[in-house]
Amino acid sequence: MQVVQNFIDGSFVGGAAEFDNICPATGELIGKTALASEVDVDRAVASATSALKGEWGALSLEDRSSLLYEVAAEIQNRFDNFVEAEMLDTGQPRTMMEHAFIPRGAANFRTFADIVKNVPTESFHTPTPDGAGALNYAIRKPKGVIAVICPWNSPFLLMSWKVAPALACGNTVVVKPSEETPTTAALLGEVMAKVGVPKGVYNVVNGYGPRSVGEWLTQHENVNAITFTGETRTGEAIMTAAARGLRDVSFELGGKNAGIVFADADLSAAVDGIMRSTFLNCGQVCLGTERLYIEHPIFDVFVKALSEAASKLKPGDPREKSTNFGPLISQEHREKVLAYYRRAEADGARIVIGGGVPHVSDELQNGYWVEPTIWTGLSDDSTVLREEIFGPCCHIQPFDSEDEVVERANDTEYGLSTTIWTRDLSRAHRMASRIEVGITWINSWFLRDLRTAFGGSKQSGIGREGGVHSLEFYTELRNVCVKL
Ligand code: NAD
Ligand code: 6OH
Repeated sequence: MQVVQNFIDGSFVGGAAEFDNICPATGELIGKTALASEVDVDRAVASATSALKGEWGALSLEDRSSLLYEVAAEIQNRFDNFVEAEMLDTGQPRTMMEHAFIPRGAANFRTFADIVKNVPTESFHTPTPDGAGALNYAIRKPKGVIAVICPWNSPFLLMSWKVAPALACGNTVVVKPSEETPTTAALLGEVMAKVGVPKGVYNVVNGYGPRSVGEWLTQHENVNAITFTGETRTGEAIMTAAARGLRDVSFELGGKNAGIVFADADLSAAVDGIMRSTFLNCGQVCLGTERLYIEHPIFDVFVKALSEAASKLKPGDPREKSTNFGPLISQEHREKVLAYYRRAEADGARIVIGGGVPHVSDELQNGYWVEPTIWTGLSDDSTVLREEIFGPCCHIQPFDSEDEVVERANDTEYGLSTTIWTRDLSRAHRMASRIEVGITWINSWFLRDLRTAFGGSKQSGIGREGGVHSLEFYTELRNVCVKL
């Protein structure tokens, strides 16, 4: 049986024990993962520390960038391996891996290789009493060893989005993939070794969060900064760990994102967009929509159109081209989502579609399936409208005015993203400046340029990554002042 190994100091190594890797679509054991020990974490951090002082630290920016282009090219060469691994780890349809998640992961390496070469730093001429002046200029230096803690919902894409800028800026990394989805991080280790990224620059340690690899890594005194994507409560625990030694953090956290559709919107485009924002990846997308506000005149017609479209989603074998709907990641997550389904019902929601467990073929019987679900009729203070569910479900409410919908959309502790549908562009811009989120889409969703800032307001995150903004976290800006 395949064992996903840890990747430390340029070599694949076993661990203290092994844990199961299950395919969520079938519930089948697809392999084992080597569980790193505290000593392994120590070795990975030590290797990352010494790589900074060795060959890697001495490479020019141009040579570092060239290596990252080679990483991207090698991911493309091994495209099918990455697609297959991510598909089995997540259970999500192959088509999504092929068209979005894997190519976009490779694109991250190209994009950040380009960005580091093209970002200027500031300089100032400063007057002095003797009239000669002084020149101030800034230089960027890598922060050092970066701990990269990843979630399971689009593992390779989200990891590459951190690893690529970290390496482009000259740092080294120790990655902890989610325990649910370890395989593509190991494949990336093979790619790094193949293209000649020096040992110790990219390390992977597998394991769990609390009292395990995640905690050991984030508490490690030689880790200089921590970048994390995952749940808000986990972010709090990691921030506590980071306080020791005052290490910097960058957090992409949970959301409870609103979708807002005005009566003048292109209805069919809005339905298509909200279909994706609610059900893509079985609703396990941080940017996904779980609260929908529809302007009164089109409420009934919208609910009907969305539920008709959602009823065409069918659980299926992820390998099949025709499969358009995948499972939840684990039995534990399925129990959590089903508890929200029961809670909605108990609180008096009208279940428009779904609300339970679908019928599936024999091979998928042990997978972690839930039905695409749409509710109406709950009040704004219902638990189902306040907590992030992270499943294929949304609640739809009518609204009457711009002011009202802004207030209701903002009435949440989260602030990651929103999607607004209207043909009135003045209104769209007004709304965009009033909704308290890091990312607003107008007449679109997940139309993201890798050069733009990404991150959440309120409890949805700390800091921004993406494009030049990643450099704020992955480098230290130093000022040099020269008396002329
Ligand atoms: P999670 O917080 O449970 O786990 C994420 C990672 O943190 C895993 O690798 C886990 O092992 C590790 N971890 C857990 N406890 C830890 C601890 N105490 N110390 C160190 N590491 C620890 O999140 P998840 O369930 O894997 O992912 C789903 C969540 O991620 C959702 O809340 C979703 O909204 C969020 N998410 C946010 C974004 C974003 O960009 N804002 C993107 C994707 C997912
Ligand atoms: C969240 O689950 C995924 C976010 C990915 C992106 O924003 C991206 O641009 O790739």
